[in-house]
Amino acid sequence: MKLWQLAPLALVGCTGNGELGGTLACDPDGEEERTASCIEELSLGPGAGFGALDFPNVIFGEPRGGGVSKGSTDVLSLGRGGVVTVGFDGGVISNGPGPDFLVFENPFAIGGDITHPFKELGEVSVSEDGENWVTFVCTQDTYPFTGCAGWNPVLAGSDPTIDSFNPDEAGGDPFDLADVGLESARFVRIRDISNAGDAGTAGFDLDAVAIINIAPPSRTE
Ligand SMILES: [Ca+2]
Ligand SMILES: [Ca+2]
Repeated sequence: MKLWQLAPLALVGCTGNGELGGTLACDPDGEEERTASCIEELSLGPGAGFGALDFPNVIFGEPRGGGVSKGSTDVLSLGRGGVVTVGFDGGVISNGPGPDFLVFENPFAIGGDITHPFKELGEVSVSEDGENWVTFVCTQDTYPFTGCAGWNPVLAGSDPTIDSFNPDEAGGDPFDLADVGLESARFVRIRDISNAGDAGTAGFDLDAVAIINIAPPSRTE
């Protein structure tokens, strides 16, 4: 049993400064998970709050997208400048063909125009060891917002036939480890760079993170 299953509420906001008051450490020897299943870091920014009562489950598992024109409410709002780092028990992201993992926020196309999304962008970094990080270059000023998270509507979850792990149909924001020169990654860190939003729902709203190309954990440690 994991710590968060014992006392999830006690872990959120209990330090009074937005820091995670405990650790939901990842278990490389655990059962293989293709969606985020552990938390290495949570630092909520001003205006966070939405989803906190359902944390961490609200960001675990597959996305619950609402389709092109509707954003998911199964999300954790990070607040302005907030940061979350997730990991995956029993597996790592591996650099295979094309994108290797997907980040799901809750953007939607305003007026059905996919080039004009309502968005709160996040910057994404990855790490193999939790100490050394590389960050995807995020084009945050103009569409397409390549390299950022939080701008492609989430289709997975809106229709049961959609595969959350297929980048051609799931929606969400794709990331390729080749773009940052890594062959594998154990952790994904998302930092709100929108610095925007209403109190309670400010900043990047994380629904889920899914591995497309997965490999067993390295045993070299
Ligand atoms: Ca790749
Ligand atoms: Ca979710």
